[in-house]
Amino acid sequence: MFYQKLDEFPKNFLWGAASAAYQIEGAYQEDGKGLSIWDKYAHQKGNTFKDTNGDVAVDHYHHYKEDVALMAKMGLKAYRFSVSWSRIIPTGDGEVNKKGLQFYCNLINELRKNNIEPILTMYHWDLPLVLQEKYQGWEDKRTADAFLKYAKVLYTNFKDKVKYWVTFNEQNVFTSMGYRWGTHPPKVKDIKRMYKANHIINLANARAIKLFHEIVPNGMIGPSFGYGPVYSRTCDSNDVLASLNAADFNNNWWLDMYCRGKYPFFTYKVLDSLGIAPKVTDTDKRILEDPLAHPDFLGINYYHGGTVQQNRIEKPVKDKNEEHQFTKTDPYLMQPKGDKAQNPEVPMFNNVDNPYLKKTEWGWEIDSTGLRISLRQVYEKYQLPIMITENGLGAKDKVENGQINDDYRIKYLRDHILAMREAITDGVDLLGYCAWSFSDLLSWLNGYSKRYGFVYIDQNDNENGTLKRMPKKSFNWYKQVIKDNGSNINEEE
Ligand code: BGP
Repeated sequence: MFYQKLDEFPKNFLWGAASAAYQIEGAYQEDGKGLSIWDKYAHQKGNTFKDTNGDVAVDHYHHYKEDVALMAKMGLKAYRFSVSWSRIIPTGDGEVNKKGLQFYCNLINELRKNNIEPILTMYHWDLPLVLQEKYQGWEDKRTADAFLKYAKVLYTNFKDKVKYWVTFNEQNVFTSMGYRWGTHPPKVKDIKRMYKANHIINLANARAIKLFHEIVPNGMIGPSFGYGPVYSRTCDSNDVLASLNAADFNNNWWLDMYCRGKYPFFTYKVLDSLGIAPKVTDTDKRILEDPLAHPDFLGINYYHGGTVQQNRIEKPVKDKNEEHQFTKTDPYLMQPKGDKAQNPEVPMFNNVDNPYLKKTEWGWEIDSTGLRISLRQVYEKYQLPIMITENGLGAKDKVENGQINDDYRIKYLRDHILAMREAITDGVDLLGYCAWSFSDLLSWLNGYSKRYGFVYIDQNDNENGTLKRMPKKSFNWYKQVIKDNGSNINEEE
């Protein structure tokens, strides 16, 4: 749908950028910080790209003032960062480390001094290692209890300084990678354990939100979900049905729980019949269905969606013309064939490539309209304000004559900001946009070859860069977008 004239971005729109503690801070053993599961995982050979780790990262811990000064120079209105739980409570559920708290207090004060709204993420994947070793991490409800204790420390210390809070970053991603595909800590490959851990995280999320509403009545809280719209490969109604199944399995499984306190009936029934659904007790239901335990806004991290067709793996394709290439996400490529309980989606839908979309160097589809679709779908279904808490392009940036000309990133961001403006014109209530990422940072599994920032940082996979900060071309471009409140991004271009 095209408009003669697009609506303006709201006056107080939060033009922001994001980061995560493990990917930027470094100082992994400084000032009393405990180890996290990522500290251990990245130190084990072969787990990450070229064995890169966050020991130093881009040393934001020591450069935070310089980094905030650059944010201010850019005119950033909001900055999303995460707190490292093991910096605050090194043993996960023991004593509070005052120096850890002080670091975030300093950072928040520095942001406020520069009129930058802090958006605080409580959990961006770096669980204190002690909790993994003592309780088996998220597979035990005592980790949820520990999270509540940690949440209370954050709420009481920062309730007057921080308005926007994010509970869990991409619960769908870190549970799948950590417990199903075995590519993140704790490196488990068992879908039943994934659903169990995920359920305990749902309880932690709901309890933390409820507590927030008691302690920080004027704040807003919600999870950041990794959302991807699902497309049907054809207009064959069986493919369309498969796309409904996939949306349920990939998105509703988490979003329905956050906003309604219930798993979607269809997917639950399938998982239950395979003996892998999580048990939901009456006490769980009371916690999860309590409206005070539901979010005030939804954080959406948007990179790409997916395309599916009806089950052709189990039902052989007869017509040769119908054959297609399966993508890397094909569940049969990632799991041993034949084990139905480990591959519950196979009968429901099969992932295929989308011939209409180009991909990044890492094979992620580029689909700005998908962002508008996502915003529409999520807003329509849950009627909550949305904040885009991540969106960006990973690329191999090059420094040439002291400059980084990342025109490709500008194009990517421009297209996505336009999609956002169109969604606002459609009627979506959008609070803000946090591009991933403010500065370059450590990619969990891609080291420093995949960069996202507006600010280049001289760091490399051997961690011996100078750490010099250099604004890229996109830095000045985004500065202008913020200055114009996005009015220069419109459909005519
Ligand atoms: C999201 C994570 C971020 C960030 C981003 C880019 O899933 O929340 O922390 O890493 O993806 O990911 P990558 O570095 O793998 O390209």
